[in-house]
Amino acid sequence: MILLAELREALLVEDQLVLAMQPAVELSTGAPIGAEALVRWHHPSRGLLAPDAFIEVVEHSDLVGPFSRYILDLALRIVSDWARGGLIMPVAVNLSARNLLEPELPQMVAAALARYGVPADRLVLEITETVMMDESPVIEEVLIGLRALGVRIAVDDFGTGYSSLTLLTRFQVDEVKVDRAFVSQMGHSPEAMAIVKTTVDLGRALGLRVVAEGVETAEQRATLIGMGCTAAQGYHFSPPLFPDKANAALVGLA
Ligand code: G
Ligand code: G
Ligand code: MN
Ligand code: NA
Repeated sequence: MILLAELREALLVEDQLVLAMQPAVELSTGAPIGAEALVRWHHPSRGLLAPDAFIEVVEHSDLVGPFSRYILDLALRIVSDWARGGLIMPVAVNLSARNLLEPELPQMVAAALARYGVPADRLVLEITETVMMDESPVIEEVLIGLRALGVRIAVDDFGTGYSSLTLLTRFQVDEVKVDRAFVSQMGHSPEAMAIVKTTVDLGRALGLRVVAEGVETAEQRATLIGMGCTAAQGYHFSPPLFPDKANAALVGLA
């Protein structure tokens, strides 16, 4: 069991929570178009933990706000370091559903951007589609506030939430990330193929960037290009990498 007290401690000391960066690329060329920040925890006694070992604990605690603030700071620090080294690359940060229920979120994000001198268009915030199914008017307000800053919004794990496609028109979002479960099944399941194709078409019709997640093979890449999908993430291009390696990969892939 991960103790809340240990997480509280991790937010107070340096270098326990770290970010792995996974490049997102343009499908046709493989050129990087950004990177997703994926948190890892160097736990003092358990070693390196992936998010599924602790994110739920965070999300059910009073740490959900402080945690996201901390991750946002880490991500923006990396982006500002990149810019100082001549690498202009946006970062995508995952938010918890509960973060969107916080009316102060846009102000918090604006302050973080200012602190690191990062322009708003270099930040993408990933939300899950189930967030959009929530009835709370606060969520709509918060999303409008974030977009007014110039931050981009991506809908993560798209296709898994049983949401209606019209949610994409009701909420102003910029990007849709097709869940890797569908991408990995494209070769075996006509249904998965249809879901990916429909999402790509819908994205194009609505002027949204569609990012296919979990691309592992050249065949999946070719299939996606054939569908008119333009962007992807996945082991075929690069796994999540810690910043020193991510740096080299982002420059190298470019
Ligand atoms: O590689 P991976 O094990 O990193 O990520 C597993 C899941 O954890 C993904 O669904 C991802 O969205 C989520 N995740 C990764 N980093 C963060 C984070 O900083 N905050 C939140 N809320 N979720 C994250
Ligand atoms: O839900 P979200 O997209 O935020 O989660 C990203 C998760 O997917 C992370 O756990 C990341 O390590 C993982 N991931 C990234 N690329 C691939 C891939 O090509 N294959 C698989 N199986 N997982 C991947
Ligand atoms: Mn994500
Ligand atoms: Na996903």
